[in-house]
Amino acid sequence: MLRRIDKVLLEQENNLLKNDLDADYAALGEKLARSDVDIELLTQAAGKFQIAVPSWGTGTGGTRFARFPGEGEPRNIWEKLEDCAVINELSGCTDSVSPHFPWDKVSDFSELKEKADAYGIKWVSVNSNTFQDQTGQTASYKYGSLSNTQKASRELAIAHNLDCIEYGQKLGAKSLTVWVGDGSNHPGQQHFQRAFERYLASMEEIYKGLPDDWEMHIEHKMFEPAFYSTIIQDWGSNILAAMQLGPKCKSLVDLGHHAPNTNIEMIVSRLIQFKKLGGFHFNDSKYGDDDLDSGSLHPYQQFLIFNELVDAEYRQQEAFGPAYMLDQSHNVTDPAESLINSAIEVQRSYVKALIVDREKLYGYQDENDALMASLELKNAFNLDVSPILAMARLRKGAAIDPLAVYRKSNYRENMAKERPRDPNATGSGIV
Ligand code: AOS
Ligand code: ZN
Ligand code: ZN
Repeated sequence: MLRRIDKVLLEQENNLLKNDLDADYAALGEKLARSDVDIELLTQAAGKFQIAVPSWGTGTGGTRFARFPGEGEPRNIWEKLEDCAVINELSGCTDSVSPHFPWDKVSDFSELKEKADAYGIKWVSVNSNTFQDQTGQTASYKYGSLSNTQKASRELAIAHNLDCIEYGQKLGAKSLTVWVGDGSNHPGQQHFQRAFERYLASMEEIYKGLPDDWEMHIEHKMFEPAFYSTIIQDWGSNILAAMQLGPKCKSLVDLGHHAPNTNIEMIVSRLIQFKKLGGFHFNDSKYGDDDLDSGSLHPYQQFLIFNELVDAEYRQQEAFGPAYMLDQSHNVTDPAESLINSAIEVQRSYVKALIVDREKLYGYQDENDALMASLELKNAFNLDVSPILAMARLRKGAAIDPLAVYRKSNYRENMAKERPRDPNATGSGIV
């Protein structure tokens, strides 16, 4: 397999840490065994856990005020793929990439697929972009795309989504994620019902173009770029649209797209119950959207979400298989470092949720023993499962300490020489 990080360096670094890891792993194994938990099963599960990297996350994000790109950041999808390969080589849990069109459009998709195959990377959910106008576009998205009052804009947005499906098929993806910036900025600007009807009619056209083995995932977001109302404002509008469109359409939960204090784990439970949970965009937030890295502020919330997911797995819930992906804006960190760390933080929540004794928890719930029920969760959350995650990485040939190896490899410094920055690429927003 094609590699970006020197194998000798990786092995040297792992050898330095291996004895300590073995000792920590053995100690944790003993502790877990006292509660009848087999550490080996947890390590195997951690090894199987994978989360996709968003192609656009490999570059520095930004706000509407400014963007401060770092040296050596990728300038196109080929270079984004290189960074994704690095992230996977070190973390061992990000073997897929989600592309965004038209940003990641290439003339030869088979070449792009071959390159990804060589790195052992798969392409997953394709994302359409109808939230900005492209140069020379025949109709504008200024007043919306799929819900625009103007037929020409709606038709353009539908055609673009159908193109995305075609590109995705060439890459081997199996789903389309639709997030639109449609909405309004003034009370009265938009007729809520008519706008939603137009959105649904457009989405029906896209749904018709879905291959049999594909799904379509709708992302809700309460604000931005529209600040008074958005067309898919919340999970309610989301599931209504998904139910209206059909079984191949499901809801996607982006953690940052909710009002502060929203009980996201309960939303996840509802979507699971009605077979409408399509997937996730993981991130964290204090105020809004995908401002912060996954698990950096609300690790317990992330754990509680995984508690619902693992519960569904445990109950063998029908039609359950959400797609996991990161979606965060890295403003002040090296995006590759943030993505490595965040992927591991999500994996950490998953492994901790596996430690919960489900039968015990159901018992406490049935007996209305609120405190013991909550402690069953809290005790699992409080355990440090780092040795399990590190062992899973080591066994897969990834790094015990991914960030240390990344920094020692001088990857970004080397890329700064190979990828001179475009002097115009200093604008605001995500690119
Ligand atoms: C936008 O806020 C959504 O989170 C999208 O999923 C994604 O971040 C966007 O499509 C990338 O620009
Ligand atoms: Zn998102
Ligand atoms: Zn977002």
